[in-house]
Amino acid sequence: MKEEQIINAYKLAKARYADLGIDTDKVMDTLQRTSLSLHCWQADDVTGFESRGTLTGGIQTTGNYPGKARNIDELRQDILKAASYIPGKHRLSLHEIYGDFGGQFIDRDQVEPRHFESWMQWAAENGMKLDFNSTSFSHPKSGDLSLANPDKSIRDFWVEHTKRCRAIAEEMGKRQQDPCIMNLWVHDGSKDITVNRMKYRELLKDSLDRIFAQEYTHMKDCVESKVFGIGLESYTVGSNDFYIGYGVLRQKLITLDTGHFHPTESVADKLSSLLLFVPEVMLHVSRPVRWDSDHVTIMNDETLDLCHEIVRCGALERVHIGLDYFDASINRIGAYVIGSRATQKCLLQALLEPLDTLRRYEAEGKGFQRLALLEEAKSLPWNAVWDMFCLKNDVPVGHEFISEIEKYEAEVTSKR
Ligand code: RNT
Ligand code: ZN
Repeated sequence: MKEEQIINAYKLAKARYADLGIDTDKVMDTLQRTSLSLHCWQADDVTGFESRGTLTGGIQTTGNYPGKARNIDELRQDILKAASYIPGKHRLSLHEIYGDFGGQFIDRDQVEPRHFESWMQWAAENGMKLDFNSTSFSHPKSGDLSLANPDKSIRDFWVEHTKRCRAIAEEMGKRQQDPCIMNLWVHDGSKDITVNRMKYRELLKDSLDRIFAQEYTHMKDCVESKVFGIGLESYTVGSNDFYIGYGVLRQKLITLDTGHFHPTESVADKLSSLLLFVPEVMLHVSRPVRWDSDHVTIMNDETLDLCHEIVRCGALERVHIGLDYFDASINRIGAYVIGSRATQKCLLQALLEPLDTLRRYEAEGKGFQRLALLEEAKSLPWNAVWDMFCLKNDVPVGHEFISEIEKYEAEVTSKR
C-alpha cells in the first residue's frame, strides 16, 4: 500500500474517532508502550537445547512443517525475523531448556545464570527484555508428578530446579533494570481417578513455599493453573482454585492461559476479580480449538474480550501480555507474526473504544444506546489506525508480511 493512502486513511479515521472523543494519536502512543512477551518456544516446537528429546508433560505440538530452528543461533535469527514484522518493542520469554549449555548436558538442578549469559547479552544488544519459565516437562524425572511428587528426592530435585530458575530470573531482571517475570507451570496430575487429591495439593503448596522462601527484588513470580493435560485428564494438582488460593495468600501473580479453562468459561471475566486480590496478572494468549490445542492466536471474540477487559479495568500496567501457542503445522515465523499482530489489533480496538460514552449510557440506564454504540464501534475504521501504527514502526503494512516471510522461507528455513 502507498504511504500516502495510509496517511489519508488515517486522517479520516482520526476525525471519525475524534467525533467520539477518542484521540487516535494518544491511543497509538499507548499501544507503542505496551510490550508483548513473545514465547521463544514457537520457533522449535518446545524442544529447547537440553537434550532435544520428546515433549512430555501433557502438552503436544502437532505438525511437521519443515524449517524449525535446530539450534540457538537459528532460534535467535528466527525470533529477530519475526520481531521485525511486529510493530513496537517486545520482550522474549525463555524456558529453562533454552539455556546456552555449550553442548554439555546440564541437568535441571544444576542450571545457573551463566547458562543464560549469552541470552542476556543478546537481548541487551537487540533491545529485548527477558522473561523466564522453569521447565518441569520433557525430563526423565518429569513423570506425572514433579513438585507434588510424594517421593521426596524427586520433589527436592524440582524444588532445586525452580529455585535456581528464580535466581536466573533475578539476574535477568537486574541486568535489564526491569523485573523479569518468571512463570511457574507444572504439569502435575493424574491420568485416572486419584484418591489422593488433597495429599498432592498439600505437597505442591509446601514445595511452592520452599521455592518462594527467598525474596527477590528484580523478578516477579507468577503461577499458572490448568484444567487438564493430555494423559493427565482426571486430575490437575495445580488447578485454578488451587492457584487462586495460593496467589492470594502469598500475593503472587496469577497466569491466565486462555486455553486452560472449560470451553464456555470467559477468561476475560476473570481479570476484574483477580486484580482485586493479587498484585498483577500474566496472560498466556493462545487459541484453544476444542481443547488446549495451542493454535495460533487470532483476532477472535475471546482475544478481543480479553483486551477490552484489560483496558476497561484500567489495568494495562498490571496485566502482562504473554503469548503461548505452538503450531508445528505452518511456517513458524509466520505463526509468531500472526499471533502477535492479532493480539495487538485486539488491544488497539480496545483502546479505541468510546468507553466514557458507553459508561455514561450505562449509568443512565440506557441499554439500547449502550448496545448500539458497542455494535457501531466494531466497524469504526480501527484498521486505518493499525496501518498507520505499522507504518510508523516501519514494519510491513497489511498482508505485505506474507511475501516477506515466504522470502525468508525460500532463502533460510527451507534449507534447514
Ligand atoms: C502448558 C502451559 C505452559 C506451556 C509453556 C511451554 O499447558 O500453557 O505455559 O505452554 O510453558
Ligand atoms: Zn501457558
